[in-house]
Amino acid sequence: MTFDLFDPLPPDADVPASEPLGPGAVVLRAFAREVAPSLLAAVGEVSASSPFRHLVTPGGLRMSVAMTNCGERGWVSDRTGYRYDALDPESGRPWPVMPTSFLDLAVRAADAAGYPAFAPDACLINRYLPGTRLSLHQDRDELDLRAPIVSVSLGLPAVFLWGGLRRADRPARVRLAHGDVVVWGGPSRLVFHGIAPLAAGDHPLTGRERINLTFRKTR
Ligand code: MD3
Ligand code: FE
Repeated sequence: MTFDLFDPLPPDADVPASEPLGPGAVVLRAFAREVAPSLLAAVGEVSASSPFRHLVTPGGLRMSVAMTNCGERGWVSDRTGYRYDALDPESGRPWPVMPTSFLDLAVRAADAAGYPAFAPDACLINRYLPGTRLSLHQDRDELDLRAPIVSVSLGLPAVFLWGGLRRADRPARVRLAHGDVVVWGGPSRLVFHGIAPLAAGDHPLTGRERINLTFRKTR
């Protein structure tokens, strides 16, 4: 498989700095492409301390996405509910410190999208293998819903399902490729969203995986 399948634009292509994706959602195509190798190296270091794991929903279902976190807090789910926790429940220790490369990228992306001084205290790291999916949900465990969420897609491309403010709204499908960064704020902050089952592939940097970083201000 060739590099072109995943990265149709050369690194110096003259792409717009940002394009509106919908109300309050801005896509920065390939914004993270140059720093992707260092982001992925940092994912390896985080997951060496707090390994990827399949969380269980309050309903008792094992999630098909594998997750870990870094930063002051991490998102966790178990039979008692969803929450942000300062400790990794697997180790009983704090989550790994957010790498400087993560924080720098997230702040620059938020700034480029019109959200100055973004101060994320959590980064949820999701790992997808072929067939992995994330069903429609809202992200509403964060206390300050005025802050955006910044998402970074790495490795294999995915189909993002972008619904409305009601679960029943039929989702639009948006392709997210390696290096794409999306900033979700304003009216898009509470939309239902998910990821369609990942198609098989082989990416030069991640192999058969897709990694997604989501930066959040939880308090
Ligand atoms: C729109 N992650 O971690 S990233 C999640 O690709 C999550 O792993 C997906 O949904 C992934 O919660 C999608 C894009 C995204 C993330 C959070 C959002 C879009 C969002 C929160 C509100 C609205
Ligand atoms: Fe989400």
